[in-house]
Amino acid sequence: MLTVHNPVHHLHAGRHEMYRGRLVPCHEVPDRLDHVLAELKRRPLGELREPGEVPMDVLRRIHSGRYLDFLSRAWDDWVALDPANAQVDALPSVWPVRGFRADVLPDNFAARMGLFSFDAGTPLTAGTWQAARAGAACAVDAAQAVEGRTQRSAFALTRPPGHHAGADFFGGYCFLNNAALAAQTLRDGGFERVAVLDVDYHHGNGTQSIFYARGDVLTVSLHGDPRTEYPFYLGHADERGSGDGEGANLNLPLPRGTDFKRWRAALDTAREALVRFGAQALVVSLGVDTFEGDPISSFALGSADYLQVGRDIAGLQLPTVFVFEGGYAVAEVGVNAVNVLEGFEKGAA
Ligand code: Q9C
Ligand code: ZN
Repeated sequence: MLTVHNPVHHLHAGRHEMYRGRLVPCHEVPDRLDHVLAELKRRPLGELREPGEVPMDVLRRIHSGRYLDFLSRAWDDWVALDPANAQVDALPSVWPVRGFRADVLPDNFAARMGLFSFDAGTPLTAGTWQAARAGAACAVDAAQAVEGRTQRSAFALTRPPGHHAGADFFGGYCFLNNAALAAQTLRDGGFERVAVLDVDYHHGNGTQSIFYARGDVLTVSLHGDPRTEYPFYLGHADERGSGDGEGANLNLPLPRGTDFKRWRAALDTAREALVRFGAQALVVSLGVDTFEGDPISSFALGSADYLQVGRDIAGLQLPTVFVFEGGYAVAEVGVNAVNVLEGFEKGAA
């Protein structure tokens, strides 16, 4: 399996996220990716390389021009407010909820931050745009390799993650939706029906919303029940898609404490939906925050279970692009993620 890894991911290094009224150290740290890369070097699965540049036009297939303009200039705008801001992460603090207008772009920077985000846990830093853009390039390159049939499967190893980011908003540690960009690349390359399978602990609200009204991309997510788990306001079982996308979204919310037996039964349901949809290619949003030792999540998968997850996904026998998402038990994140990939390779052989 080819791995395309983000060589500038460390340029996105948030200091703090807002949690219960305090600024606490970020969970989404550069060390996470370094652990996965180190594990991939210990247990090589194939070629490791860096991405090329991703054209802005490709990003505009998924994200709005207004959002990309904001994101690409946000750090400079933040520092222009006050040179001392260069030492501080930018976090939003005001949002246009129901009844407010989102069509008028405010001049005020804080107001623009809020317009394009949905939480205060996702710091924007000096290197966020550069890191996120190179990450998107990893996803697009990995998808192109699979779409061009030079690879049966590929892994986009990047951070910041992507599945919470929508067409025009950041949040949940995510800025550009790497999985959606991979899925769109597979579509543009000629696969008529593409599926995104999101196994991260958290509902993939960004990916769902991007494809919600489209019938050509099936989105399926297994996740902590949003009644108690982040991102709270989306991810319920009755969200089935709209318009042309009616029936092309499946949410499988699971209670806190879910163990592998129960989780795997939901994965079976997800796999059946992919087969029924007639998916020709697959993108996996690969979060391993379902791990029993994850500091911010509450499922109970063990490290060895991830080998089986990979084998189960391989059973679909689809051209597959894995995209790295969450997983915050830093010491174990490498073993857990590579276990999925190794299980997939063995299952596909
Ligand atoms: N103090 C991904 O896994 N809030 N994002 C957690 C913890 C946000 C997770 C609060 C969790 C976002 C890609
Ligand atoms: Zn997650």
